[in-house]
Amino acid sequence: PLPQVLDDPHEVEKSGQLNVTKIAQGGRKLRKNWCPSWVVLAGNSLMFYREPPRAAPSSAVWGPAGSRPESSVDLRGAALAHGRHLSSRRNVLHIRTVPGHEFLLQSDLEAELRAWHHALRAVIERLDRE
Ligand code: I3S
Repeated sequence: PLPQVLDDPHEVEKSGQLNVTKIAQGGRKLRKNWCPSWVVLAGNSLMFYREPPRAAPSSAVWGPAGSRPESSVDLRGAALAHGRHLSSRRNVLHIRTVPGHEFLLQSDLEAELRAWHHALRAVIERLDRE
């Protein structure tokens, strides 16, 4: 069954735990600060929550009940690439949004990072066609 998405017409494409660091804000380079984050891909947005949902996964794909994401980015026109040249960590993805916000996403689980790569690429390509 599809996840129940209460207030939003967009289906959740993927959600899960990743290590995340922002590396640029509006084109300006930032100092890395890797943190575990609950990441949700839905609609045209990638959302970052401090904590994973506590309730049943099927009803809490958005993150902790009632909470707003800590941050969120618009994926329209975003660029997605391997991040291996930007980190010594393994399994790293690099996302750059149109306003010049850049993030690295990382998982020790290679299959999990690959699944995120495919899901993000599919969403970005769909948005490119819209
Ligand atoms: O790309 P960098 O600057 O080599 O990234 C490393 C540093 O940001 C380091 O922090 P400080 O320079 O503030 O001590 C982090 O602890 C590392 O995790 C960063 O490198 P990795 O390769 O983990 O992305």
